[in-house]
Amino acid sequence: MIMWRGVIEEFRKFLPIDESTPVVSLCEGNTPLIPATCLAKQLFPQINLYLKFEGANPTGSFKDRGMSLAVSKALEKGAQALMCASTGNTSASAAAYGAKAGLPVYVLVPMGKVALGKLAQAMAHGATVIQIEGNFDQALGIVKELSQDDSIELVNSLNPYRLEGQKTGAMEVSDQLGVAPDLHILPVGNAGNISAYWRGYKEYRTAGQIHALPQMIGVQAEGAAPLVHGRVVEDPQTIATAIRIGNPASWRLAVQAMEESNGRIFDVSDEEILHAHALLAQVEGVFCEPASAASLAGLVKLNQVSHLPEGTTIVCTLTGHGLKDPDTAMKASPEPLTVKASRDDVSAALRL
Ligand code: AN7
Repeated sequence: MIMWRGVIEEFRKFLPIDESTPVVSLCEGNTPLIPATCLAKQLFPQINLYLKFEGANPTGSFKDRGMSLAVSKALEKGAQALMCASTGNTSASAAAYGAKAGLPVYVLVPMGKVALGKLAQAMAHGATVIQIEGNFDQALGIVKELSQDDSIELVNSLNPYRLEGQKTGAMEVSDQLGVAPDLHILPVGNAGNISAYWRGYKEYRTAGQIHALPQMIGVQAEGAAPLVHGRVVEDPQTIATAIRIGNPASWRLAVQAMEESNGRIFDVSDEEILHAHALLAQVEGVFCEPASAASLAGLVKLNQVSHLPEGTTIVCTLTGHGLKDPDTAMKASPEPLTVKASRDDVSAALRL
């Protein structure tokens, strides 16, 4: 068997690196494209639905693709430290790749609004975690200022190498399907990933790997939907803390992706997100984090408001693993039963 070598080696010719770039990789990428046959049967029998499960990356989210490249380039230029603001996943990924690169990592997160698993990751990897009494947008403003110093590398998606690495997600989907899907649906927070996927599809078409391009569909949470409303949201709120962002860094690129692809952006409520989260876990057997479920929630809504023709191929990117946010999963479920350790008590508790 030939080992998967991570996105830099596998997509080398599409990335801005050369032989002298030190490659920092955790063998990210090569995530499953799961045919969502059960969900499709139940909800959209006319659609070929696939889930690009980015939760299967080494730190459990799509951020690893971009982080591999950003951290490799930081080492190449001699950076002494990495820094980011994060709703959680970027910090977990930066912490892991920083550890691998031997660089200290500083992360700023909004206090009380980062899912437990993500915070645990950043801490386990030895990053310096600073919680601010504010939101992600404020944290990003601060790290932008602090990283003016050349020795500290900003690894948020303002760092151009992040999007370069993340575009490999679209290339993998194309390789896995053999074509581009008709529609590609993603949750949108800072708007980097949807921009990166669009770039990936376009570059793959230029290279002759695919011939058609998908329509890009972005989904935001109702209380954090600046792109939908066309204005900054000062106090974004959503249960999907990963996308609790009011002033996306890649705003312009995301709008461009939507316009060029004849796609669209819309929002879904927290209730719709949680419903999709449960459907994915309970009907399809795929456990993603709440923000990721926004993509399926978006598809449910799209299917209600527009006609999706027979045979349409749709990919939903599930951006992060469900284990990232155990609290939300626990709150959405009934308490486990507790009974005495006897056959009869257990038997009585079974609802067969
Ligand atoms: C699971 O970690 O912004 O639109 O700081 O963690 O590219 O920002 C996370 C974003 C979707 C949105 N799903 O992607 C961060 C951060 C999950 C995420 C998004 C995020 P972008």
